[in-house]
Amino acid sequence: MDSKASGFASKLIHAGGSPDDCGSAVTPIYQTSTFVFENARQGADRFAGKADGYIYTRIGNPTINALEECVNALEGGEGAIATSSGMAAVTTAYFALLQSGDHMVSTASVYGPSRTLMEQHFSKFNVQSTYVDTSDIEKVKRAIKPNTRMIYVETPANPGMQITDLQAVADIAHANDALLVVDSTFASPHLQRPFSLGADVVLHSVTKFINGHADVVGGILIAKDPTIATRLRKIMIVTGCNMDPHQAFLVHRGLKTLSLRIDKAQESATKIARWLESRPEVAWVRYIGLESHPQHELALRQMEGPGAMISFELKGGIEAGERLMNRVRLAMLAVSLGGVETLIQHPASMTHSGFSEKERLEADITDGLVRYSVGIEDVDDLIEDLRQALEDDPEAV
Ligand code: LCS
Repeated sequence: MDSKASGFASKLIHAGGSPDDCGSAVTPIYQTSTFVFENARQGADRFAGKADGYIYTRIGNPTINALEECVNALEGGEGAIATSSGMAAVTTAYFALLQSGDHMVSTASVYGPSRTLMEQHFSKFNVQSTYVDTSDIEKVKRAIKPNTRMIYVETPANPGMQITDLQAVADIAHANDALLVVDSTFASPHLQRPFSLGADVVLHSVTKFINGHADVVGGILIAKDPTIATRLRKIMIVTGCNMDPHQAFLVHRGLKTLSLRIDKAQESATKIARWLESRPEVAWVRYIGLESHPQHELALRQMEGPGAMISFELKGGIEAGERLMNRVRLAMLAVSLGGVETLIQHPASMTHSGFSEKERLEADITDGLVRYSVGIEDVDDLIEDLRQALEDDPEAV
């Protein structure tokens, strides 16, 4: 990276990858499964770690490494590992950092499969877990056990938008010989840098804001300590959770406009959230940028902006929510988030349908909650879309 690339936007464009022998300005797609050694000694030295160089794409590839270096620079880490999906990043983190007999404390409203993976699958290897509202620090303290080795926090949380005080949970983790892992997907490195608040590992589903174009599934882990980065990479390699070069190229391409996309989307989200709050049909709106958000002040302290995700509930509950989702014409009815296109979905029956009713209530996911991911369309068109969907005569359906 050019040493002049010290600002965030400069790192977005210049960190990761350097011109190859042809002088290409962008790291090309090294679409190869394997790399040819000059001789047997070189191959042996690379396997033994005595010589740098590529071996096999599951282990490392220049296109993937360019993306890893860029995200590592954005987060201020000491090593990044790209993975085939966000869930592959979660799997890699659990596998690499927990042992049989360990206990993990986590956010009750994490992305559904992150909880299912732990409670239904890692529990088979005698890893225990406790899910609490991590935005309540006393609850985190009470959940700690002598064998707690990880606090795994998602902030902002999906879809309830609860904010966890990262500095406070980092202090609890470190006082108890545990690591703090932060799923920062909803914020992206543009809005939140957990290492500056004490996190040990940061995780993203790059499917969302980092790629930003709803055309790739992927994940990434970043570690503050190089030895933890090595542990994560070893597990990524043996589990085959690697990203592929074409995927990495697309994500790196999308990443360059991260700041522009999020700044635009959050400006629109702020207007839309205020507009929703003023509507008689709306029971409540949960948006970090609104003063009504319970952790508005904390969010402003630990994040650089409120982001593009809004959750809300209509007074008519689930029926009114379904009607709205069926009537929007510009927003697309689809799961996922963080792309240039606005998406709307229903967590209780879609992303978090794997949760029991008790788990959903613990996570504040009411039956009528609607999640809205703001894209970069014209904000007036988005508001008009919501207005016509809210106001149309139900008899006309
Ligand atoms: N972490 C968070 C916070 C997520 O929102 C997701 C996916 C993941 C991890 C997993 O990433 P993936 O494997 O899908 O790349 N969230 C989704 C959502 O809210 N709707 O669809 C997927």
